Amino acid sequence: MSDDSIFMKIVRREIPADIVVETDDVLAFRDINPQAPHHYLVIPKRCIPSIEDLTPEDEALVGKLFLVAQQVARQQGFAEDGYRTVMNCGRDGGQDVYHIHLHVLAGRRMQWPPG
Ligand code: DGP
Repeated sequence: MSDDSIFMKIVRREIPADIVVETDDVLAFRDINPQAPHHYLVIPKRCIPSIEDLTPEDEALVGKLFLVAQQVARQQGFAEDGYRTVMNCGRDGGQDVYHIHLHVLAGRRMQWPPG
């Protein structure tokens, strides 16, 4: 079932995406509905539906998501100005796609608290 997530289709190149970084197990691409001048999604190539499904075996993989976020920020030129990373979880967290993804938002001053 998880193999049918929309993001697995991007991993398998079945639907197009503007990919900016790819490693052995992580992909970063532009969000289709950007909420800031820069908005990328960093995902594992393997589908883990939500933070609630993570296990200790995923510890290194989650670390890699942040290292790729850092790589995107440097490559796209907003590392110095700063950026926000967000991973939504579940209904109240505002998660729509059940394949964990780290949002990387930049290019404007972020507000706090988030909506
Ligand atoms: P979330 O609400 O945290 O689950 O975020 C899902 C994000 O995924 C949302 O910002 C829009 C983005 N998204 C959904 N479908 C696609 C797609 O097919 N391609 C791309 N590039 N982004 C998508």
